[in-house]
Amino acid sequence: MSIYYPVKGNHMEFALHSSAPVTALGEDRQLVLTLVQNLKYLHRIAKTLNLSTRDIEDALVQVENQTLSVVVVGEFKRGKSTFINALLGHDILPSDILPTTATINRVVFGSTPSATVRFKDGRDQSIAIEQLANYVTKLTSEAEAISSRVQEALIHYPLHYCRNGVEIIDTPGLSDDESMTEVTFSVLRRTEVVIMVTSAISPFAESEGVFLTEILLEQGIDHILFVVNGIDHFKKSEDVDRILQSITQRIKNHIHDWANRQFGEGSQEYNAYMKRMGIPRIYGLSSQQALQAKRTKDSFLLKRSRFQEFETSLNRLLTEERQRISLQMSVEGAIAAANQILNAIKTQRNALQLQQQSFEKQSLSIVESISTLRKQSREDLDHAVRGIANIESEVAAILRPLSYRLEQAVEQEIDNTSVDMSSNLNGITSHFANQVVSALKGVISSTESDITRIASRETEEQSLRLKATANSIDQKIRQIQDQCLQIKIDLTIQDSVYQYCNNVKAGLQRLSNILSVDPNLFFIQEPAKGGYTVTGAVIGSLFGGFGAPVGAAIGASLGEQRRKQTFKQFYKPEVLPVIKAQLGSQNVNQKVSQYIVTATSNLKASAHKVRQQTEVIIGSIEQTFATFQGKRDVEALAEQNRLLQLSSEIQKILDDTNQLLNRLN
Ligand SMILES: Nc1nc2c(ncn2[C@@H]2O[C@H](COP(=O)(O)OP(=O)(O)O)[C@@H](O)[C@H]2O)c(=O)[nH]1
Ligand SMILES: [Mg+2]
Repeated sequence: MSIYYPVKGNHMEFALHSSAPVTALGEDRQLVLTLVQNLKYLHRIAKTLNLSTRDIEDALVQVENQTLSVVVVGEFKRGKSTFINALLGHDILPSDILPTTATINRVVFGSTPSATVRFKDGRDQSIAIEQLANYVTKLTSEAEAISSRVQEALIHYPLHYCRNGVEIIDTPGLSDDESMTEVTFSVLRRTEVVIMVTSAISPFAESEGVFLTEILLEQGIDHILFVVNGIDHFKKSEDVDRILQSITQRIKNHIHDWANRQFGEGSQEYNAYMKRMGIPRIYGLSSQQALQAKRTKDSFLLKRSRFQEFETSLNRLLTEERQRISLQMSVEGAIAAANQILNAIKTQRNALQLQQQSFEKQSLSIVESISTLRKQSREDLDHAVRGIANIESEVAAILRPLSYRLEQAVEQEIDNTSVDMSSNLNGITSHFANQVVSALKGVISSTESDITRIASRETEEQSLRLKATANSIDQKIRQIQDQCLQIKIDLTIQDSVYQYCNNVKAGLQRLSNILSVDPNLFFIQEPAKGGYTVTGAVIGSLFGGFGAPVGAAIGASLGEQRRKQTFKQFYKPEVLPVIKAQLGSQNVNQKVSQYIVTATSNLKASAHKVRQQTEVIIGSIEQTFATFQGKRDVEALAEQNRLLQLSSEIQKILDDTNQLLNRLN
């Protein structure tokens, strides 16, 4: 007979069980208190980091209530339900030759037997214990329909193992169907002690090995009791022992291979793990015989069932090892939580660093954008202002030859006009005067239209250019704002440069108002006696108040006929100086410039305002951005420091808790 008893580490060193000396217990209480404090701290931190707190909550419940779940697992038809019934000494849980158990059945302590069914919708229903089969099995189609709505059944039973918060959980078979397997997994998450039921007649299949390693060991479940059920199938005791030996070897191999894969053979972790697991506890027994023996009080059959050996071991686990296991679970929960938090902090710190790097990169690009905008807008606006100034020089270019053109026109007109000898001198004078005036008007009007055309074309063009420039500045400002928004900096500016471009078109008044030509110009009056004068008074009205006589008598001593013949000869030299003098005294260029200045003044004012406002806006963007940037840098640094600090606090808890775990193992 080879039943293996656990050879565990020296747990007297950290004795939590009831037989511990009072002083040690006091010391342990302190440790439990510290553990609770640490768990609560981890809980708070996990919450602030948006991590799942379920495991920590479980660990807290575990350490505070000291409950312990013993979960019975195994493939279907291995005899799990029968095995629990054998523990209970009664046929309580339904068992059958067909896959039976469909739900989680929890057995907890109760002085009188009773059962409650909890439905998936949260409803509880008390039922007679004999009715259980109708709620938790798939034996009939009606039962299957009901059990599909059942979350779990709670069975209160006066089972001494279950005193002090121990619950024994029956699970549906594994590999039975997927949802059943899922149900089993859900309870495994919160357990530390597992009884894995296998069968003596189909000894430890490959799938059971996978379940053992990939599920149980993977979940960190250290306390596994292996039950090899149905030894009554063998008549000879030697056969049973041989089967058990073979199964023991298989289980050992599975554990060894898994730890090997997990930690690397011979590694420190591997050795620590194998030491912690100890020799697998494997019990060959017959649940069926045990149940029958208990019911019929057949001590001989009970002995044959080898059930009591298992019970002795379970009893020890649930009394002596119980508190240690429970505490161990909480400590492991704390370690897992601390590690998870450390990882999360690490991730956050990395993310923060990346974020900061990208922030710096983007900041740099924003700073560059701002300085490019400043440079570009200055250039563009200078260009626009130069364009406006150009209007004046273009007009000046037209005006510069004006005097010359006027003189030329007068001279040409006089040359081309012939003296009508049939007319009297008065008539001739009047005719010449009209001709000269209309020649002057012609030049003035063509100059006027040149100037007007250029001025209006240019102001139009420059105003469009200014608007386009202002628009593009506004657009670039918006781009910078967008860039800032990407790094969550709000640079909202109500101002726009464009709005300062309004009203840039001035109404051009007619140039001829300034350069008005009087029709009485160049009229030569006959004095009262004999002589003729060119009256400058009229010419004065061309460019302003000029009233002096233009010249003296033209050939006063000559006869009428002779005077007519020599008219042009005298007339021309008399008239030209008058025009020259007039142009000189009137300072036409300056007047026209003034006129252009007026015409472009709005445009210039707009350009000036745009330039000024652009500087103001860019300056304010720059400053706001710098302020934000500085603030962000400080915040990022503070956050890094906070995470670092937090990380070292959690690390300390982790170290302490790891130490505690070592003492427990
Ligand atoms: N011979 C024998 N049959 C058993 C033993 N334990 C359970 N059975 C039978 O195996 C079948 C399945 O048992 P059950 O407890 O429902 O298995 P479960 O599906 O793992 O819960 C039932 O017919 C039981 O009577 C045992 O120790 N020996
Ligand atoms: Mg069952």
